[in-house]
This record gives sequence, structure tokens and C-alpha cells, in this order.
Amino acid sequence: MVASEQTLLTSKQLDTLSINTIRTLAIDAVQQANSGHPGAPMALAPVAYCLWQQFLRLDPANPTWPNRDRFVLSNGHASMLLYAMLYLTEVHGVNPEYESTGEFAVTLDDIKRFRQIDSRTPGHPEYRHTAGVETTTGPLGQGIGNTVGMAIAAHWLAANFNRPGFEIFKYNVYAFCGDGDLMEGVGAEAASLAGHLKLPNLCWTYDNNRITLDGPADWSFTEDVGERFRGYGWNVIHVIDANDLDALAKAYNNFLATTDRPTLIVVNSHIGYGSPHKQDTNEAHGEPLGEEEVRLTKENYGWPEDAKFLVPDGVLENFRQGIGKRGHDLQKKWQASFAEYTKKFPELADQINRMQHRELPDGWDKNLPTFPADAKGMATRDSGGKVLNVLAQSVPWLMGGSADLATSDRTRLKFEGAGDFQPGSYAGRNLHFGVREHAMAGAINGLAVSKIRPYCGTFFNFTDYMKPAVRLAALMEIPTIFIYTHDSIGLGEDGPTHQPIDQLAMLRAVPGLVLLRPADANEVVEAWKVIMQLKHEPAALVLTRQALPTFDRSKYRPASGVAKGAYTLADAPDGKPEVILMGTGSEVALCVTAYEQLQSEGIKARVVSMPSWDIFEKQSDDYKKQVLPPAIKARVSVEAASTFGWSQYVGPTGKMIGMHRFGASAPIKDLLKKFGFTPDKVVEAARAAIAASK
Ligand SMILES: Cc1ncc(C[n+]2csc(CCOP(=O)(O)OP(=O)(O)O)c2C)c(N)n1
Ligand SMILES: [Mg+2]
Repeated sequence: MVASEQTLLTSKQLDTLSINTIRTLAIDAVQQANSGHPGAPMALAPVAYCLWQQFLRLDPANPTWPNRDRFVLSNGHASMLLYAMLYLTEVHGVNPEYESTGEFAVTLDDIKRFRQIDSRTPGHPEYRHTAGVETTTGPLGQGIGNTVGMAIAAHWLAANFNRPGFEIFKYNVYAFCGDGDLMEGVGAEAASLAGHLKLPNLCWTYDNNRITLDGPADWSFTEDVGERFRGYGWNVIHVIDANDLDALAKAYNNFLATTDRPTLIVVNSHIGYGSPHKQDTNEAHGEPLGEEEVRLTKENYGWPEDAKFLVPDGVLENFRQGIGKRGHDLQKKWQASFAEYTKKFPELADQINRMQHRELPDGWDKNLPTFPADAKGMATRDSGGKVLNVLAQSVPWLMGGSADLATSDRTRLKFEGAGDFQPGSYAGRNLHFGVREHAMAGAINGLAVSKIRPYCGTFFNFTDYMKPAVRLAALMEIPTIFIYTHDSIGLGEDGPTHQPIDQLAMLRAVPGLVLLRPADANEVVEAWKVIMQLKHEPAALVLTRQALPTFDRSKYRPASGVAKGAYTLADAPDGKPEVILMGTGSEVALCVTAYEQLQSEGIKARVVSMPSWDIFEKQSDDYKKQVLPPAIKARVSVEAASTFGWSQYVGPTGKMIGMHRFGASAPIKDLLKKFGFTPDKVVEAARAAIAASK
């Protein structure tokens, strides 16, 4: 169909023209980049068209409108489908303050530069990189995991902010997913959780094309997916032809009419639809069709064979009249209602506005405790739980939960009115994720992109079970809070299966993730202060099971040094130590005991508490040199974990006390002795370091 024929188009022809525009943009972009995944966009173009054009409540000119429906492309390899939709619907770009810039998020030029350096159209959709991308996808299963958190957020916001006559929050969360998403464990965990929570605003569309990367899906995936989801408590609908717009619309209407559970729409599709030699084969999955096949496919579509990146007249206008107009009207109506709401409920409106900009309420840090010196002290999980409960009373949108370990990790919000988030009572702030660490982390990332301030808790060892989502939080630059307790062999009898050794090194290697392992109760307070002020970085707060002494801050330096990542806690009387002892968390107290012992022997030492390498690395060279003077080469690090990475601080003549094997099941005092975490060993290492540095 060419421009001159435009006036003759029926609405059905306009549908087909628009759908084939999506398809050919994907085909051409992948071909030009000589890289990418054309097959799924070709198959799902009609599904995306139906959903966006008829149902999705999105105002392209206001992509951060808080009450918009969310769309997540969990099969992120099909990114060209999303970029084509963002381009064709003319979604606007946003600046770092989340304001619409008036420019387009994705232009035709961006599509021509698919997968190229610094383009708006990277291989997989990236949150904060391309406006309109609601979350980063590509690692299969993560996107659908996020949508459970987004759907939770929508209900929580509605339950807490809507008032009679003011439906400020009422939106749906849609995802497209493929075989890969539904094979992944995180997808299954997330579906199970969503089924339990009966989230009726959640709709996943499953691209049932029976093909994966290597070949036919039935090489490895033969279960009845629909039956499985019915078992989870989902509403399951089948659409037997991805090209049947009426059947698709019926399915989405069925979703909208279902108010007591989430919906899975199983859509049978043909990967690489229309490609004479590649349709229904894995060859359409992840490589360009090839010039000749592109021509043949276009011929099949009735498309000018040699036209590239063609957007026929009428297509952009078609989207303007559909999603564009609907979204604009809805958004305008909402703005008017929100203006009224702001007059009637100024405090609530203020909260909504602050959340949208990731700002904190005034006085968010009031009532934070100061813990008195105490040799017996308390576990940092306990001080952590106390601080969390104080903060949550000042920050109404700080919420979260644990993977069935709140009892142990102390993440439960216990104050009156905190409540539990359960089916039918969506106002509660305590989430119960069950033993589903990966979906928990994925879901709280979904809460974070919904502008709620979320945390989750589990044992530190089980960060391994959620690492992909932790990594994505960092990549997405979202302020998710991961609380980890039972952080070392110090947890004792549970033994090596539960004792983290390698996790500190692993998380320290994640760019942008701020890891804090505080040494006593007052460092916990300071760590939480740092965390609450993060806007674009996730945090990992690493806490002990065992009690730690609360340092006497009149004798040692103040815990406010935590804000700099590392600070001198105790020093030689003249500020000229012969040796520096450095550590994090529970091992700082050990350094302090060794320091006192060295002092009594006439050896001048300094103790540096280093709760956060990440933050310390951001300090000025002057500050770093002040804390770790280059001239002092006798240095000892003490940390009950892999020593990986410590050599950068102790240098060639330093000594590192750490874990070089897995731990063991035993009472803590025996473990500390067996693995060398005693004052004598630290003193011995200090002497050796002094000798080596001379
Ligand atoms: C966690 C994860 N593992 C592996 C991959 C690599 N990968 C990308 S797509 C894909 C096949 C997915 O098959 P399906 O979801 O059916 O997509 P389709 O080929 O139907 O588009 C694989 C293995 C990935 N992106 N994420
Ligand atoms: Mg597939």
C-alpha cells in the first residue's frame, strides 16, 4: 500500500499496514545492524498493535504519567518490537528529572542505528536509557518478575492514596513473554507469587511459538503451560492465531473483566511470520533474515521489496488517533482530577509528588536512635530492624518484605498500622515473598521503578539466589534496598551451606551497587542514612546474626564517618601509627581489641573501619590518603570472607586475614578460633606486617 492509495484504506487495511510497518522496521533494523532478533517482533506485531492501539492507557506525550498502564517486553531480545512501538506511537523523551523533553524517545534515525554505540536503541531495552522502557529486560524471566512488583505497587498505591471520587491510581501491568521467560525459575516463582496475591491488574501474554534459540522448544519444554498457570490460580486464555485481532481483543477484554486473579493469554504465533524460508524455525530467532529473504518476506507482505525503513503515510496518524488520543484524554482527565485531589488532600498529593521524584519527606531522619556504648552490644540485624522501623514511620512509602526470613533478618515492620500485603488487603506494608528470593528481588525492582522505596531481606548467602535481579537494579540505576543478615561464619551452627564466603567480593564487583557492612549499631544508623539518600543506586546492607559491641564513641571517633565509606575509628595518640588495621562489620571489633593489645605493648596502631569500599572510592585523594597514608605500608585487613580485593588496600607488604575455604558447622567461638579470627592472630599479623614493611 503506498501513499497515493491512503485515502482508499479501510480500517482493516490500516491495521495491516500498521502491523507490517512494525514488522518491516524490525526486519530492516536487524538487517542493517547485521545483528538482532527479527523473528519475535514479526510474530508479535499484531499482538502489540492490538494491545497498544486499543487497550494500553499510555499518553505518549507524558511517558511518566503515574497512572499509566505499564508494558514490559520480558522477551527483551525482541527489543525492535518495543522500539518500533515507541517510535510509531511517538512516545516522548524524558530528562533525568523525569520530565517530558518534547523530543521523541525513539526516532526513525535511532531505529536505523539499532544496536550501535550510544544509540537510544540498544540490543535489549534499558530502563533510564530509553524513555518508555519501563524496565530493563533481556535476561529472561526478569521482566515478568518485575511486573509482579509493578502490579503490587499499583494496588498498594490505590489502597493508600485513592479516596472516594478520586481514583488516582488504577492501572494495569502488561507483559509479553516467551518460552524462555516461562522456563526460567524466576518466572515460575513470580507467577506463583502473583497467583497467591490474586493480582487482577496483571496480564502476561505468552508468545507460544514452540521455538527457542537452539531449535524446537519441545527439545526441552513440553509441559502444559496453561495447566500450570491454572494451578497457580491464574485466569488462562488461549488465542490460537496471533494474527487474529478480534480474538486478541476478546482476550484482553476478558482480562479486563477478570477481577479476582491475574491473566495469562497464551498466543500461538509463528516466529519469523511471513518469511518463506525461516518462519517457524530457530533461524528466525537471533540473526538477520539476509537480504534476499528480506525481499521475499516483504513481497509476502505486499510491501515494496526494496523499500527500507518505510513508514507509509497514514500509519503515524493511525497511532495518533488510537493510543495517542486515548492516552492524551485519559491523562488530561487524570490531571484535572489530581488538581482537585491536591486541593482536598494536599498532604497525600505532596507525598505522591515526592515519590515521583524520589524525594524524601521532610524530617525523614527524625527519631533515629543513638545507641549507647555497650561491650556486649547487639547484632547489627537487631539494630538494623530497629532503624528500619523508625525510618518506615517517617517515610510512608518505604516498604518491603522477606523471603520467609523476616523473623530472622528482622525486616518486619512492627508498628501499628504497618499491616500485611495480602490478597484483598493491599494497603499493608509488609510483603511476604515466601521462599522465592529471585522473584522477590525482581518484584522489588518492579516496586522501585514504580517509585515506591522498597527493601527485601534474606540471609546473605542467598544473594546467590537473587543476583541477576541485584545486578539489574544496579544497571537500571534504581534505589532498591537489599538487606542481608547472617553475613559470615559468625552465624555459627548452620554451617558452610549458610556461611557466605564469596558474596562480599561478588557484590563489590557490581558497578553502582553500594554495599555497606556496618561494624556496630551506630554504624547501622549511619549506613541507613546513606541508603535513604540514594536516588539512583541500589544498596546492599550486610548485617550480622551475632551480637557486636557498641563502640564507646567518646573514646573512638564518631560513626558519621560511615558517610565517607571508610574512616579512622581509633588512632595512635600522635596520629602516627606504625600499622593500620582495617576491617568491616563484625571484624572491626576484633581490630579494636588487637589495637588495644598492640598499644599496651607499645606498638602504635590505627583502626580503619571500612563499611563501604564503594563510597570510600568516591572520596577525594586527600581524604583517602588521610585515612590510609601511603607512607604507612604495614597494613592488615581482617574480614571473615574471601580476601579477594583487599590487596588494593593492604599493598604488597600487608597481611590479609580472611576465609580461604568454606566454613564449618560449629558454635561461633570455635569457628572464630579455627579460622584465625582472634586478637592474637591480628596482633601477630600486625607485627609481621611491620617487619615486612621495613
Ligand atoms: C537468562 C537468560 N538465559 C539465556 C538467554 C539467551 N537467550 C536469549 S533468547 C533465548 C531463547 C528464548 O526462547 P523464546 O523465549 O522462546 O524466544 P523466541 O525464540 O521464541 O523469540 C535465549 C536462550 C537470555 N537472554 N537470558
Ligand atoms: Mg519461543
